Amino acid sequence: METLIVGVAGGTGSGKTTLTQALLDKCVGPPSVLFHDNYYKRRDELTYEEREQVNYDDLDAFDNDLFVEHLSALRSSRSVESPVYDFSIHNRSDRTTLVEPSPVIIVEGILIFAEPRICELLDIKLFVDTDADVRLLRRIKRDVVERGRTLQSVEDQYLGTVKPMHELYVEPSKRNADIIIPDGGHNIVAMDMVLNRIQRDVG
Ligand code: UZR
Ligand code: MG
Repeated sequence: METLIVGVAGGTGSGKTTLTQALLDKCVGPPSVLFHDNYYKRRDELTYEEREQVNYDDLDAFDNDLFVEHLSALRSSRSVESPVYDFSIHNRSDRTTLVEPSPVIIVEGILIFAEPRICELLDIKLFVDTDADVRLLRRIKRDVVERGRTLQSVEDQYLGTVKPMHELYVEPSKRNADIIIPDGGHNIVAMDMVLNRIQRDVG
């Protein structure tokens, strides 16, 4: 089976998941999706308070060996049991989710373009580029409503690690992208171009 692997990267709150979801909804024969987020390392040895202090915006926070193994397996038409991460406890959950191979595989994550081993496996690299103020507003809303955080913890995390690591790793990884999409999930022109390309290659 011919596979096309599409990477979707961008800062926190940039609209990566919205773009990924839009691609999922519009592709014929739904693509498989692998979220890099689900491959944050398991940290059972730490308390919640200690896990709050971990720098999650660093490549080392992820189990990249497992991620590369799973992505390679999907490309070779083998299904994988993807881990499922629980943001409300800052730890991997005990659940896994079956991801089946498909002609189109979408890979999403803030730092996927910063890891050469992942970049190598991607056929199309999309970077969702959204202003920092917009991203921060979304982040506050999402972390408080969906991830069970306090406003104070969002502020501490954002200024402590998210912003500096964005500038250090995420923003420079934009150079590795094929296409930079302003305000990703809502950019219909870019969306159509990407869908046309997918259609042409695997349609
Ligand atoms: P998106 N993250 C957590 O807050 N807790 C965790 O246990 C694991 C990750 C955050 C991470 C990053 N940062 O900015 C964000 N911190 O999840 C990535 N600090 O997710 O791309 O959906 O914003
Ligand atoms: Mg997201």
